[in-house]
Amino acid sequence: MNFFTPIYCKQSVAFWVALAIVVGLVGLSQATEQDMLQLPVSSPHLCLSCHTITSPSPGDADLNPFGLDFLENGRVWDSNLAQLNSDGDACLNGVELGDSDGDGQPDGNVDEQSGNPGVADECGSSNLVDEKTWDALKAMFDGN
Ligand SMILES: [Ca+2]
Ligand SMILES: [Ca+2]
Repeated sequence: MNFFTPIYCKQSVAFWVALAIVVGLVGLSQATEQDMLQLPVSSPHLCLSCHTITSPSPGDADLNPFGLDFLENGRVWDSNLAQLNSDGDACLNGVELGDSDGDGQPDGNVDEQSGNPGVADECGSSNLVDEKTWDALKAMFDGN
């Protein structure tokens, strides 16, 4: 039986290395998809909402400023993250992601991001629904 052991071991090492790579790729892809599901609206920026490239991979998955804040927030979308302005442009993360109060439900009939929360971009095209929601939110805080 010892005669076969070296060959078996070589195959085994190659197998486990290959398996680790596959599991790593699948793991990252699942993590990214699960993280994306946390966002109230993920289109059109998709992976670019958090990453610096369109197709992040295990060796190349740098995060943009919003991705870093999302990570620091425990990979959870909530009101704290909604009220930050990760990229420092004119809009809060909640406005850019179409969920001003960060409750996970898109504002009104919003179905697309108004801007990328991780890139300083044109995000001032907020519609009437966004402004109404934001005014209602401010009124809630002013009342307390
Ligand atoms: Ca912003
Ligand atoms: Ca932005």
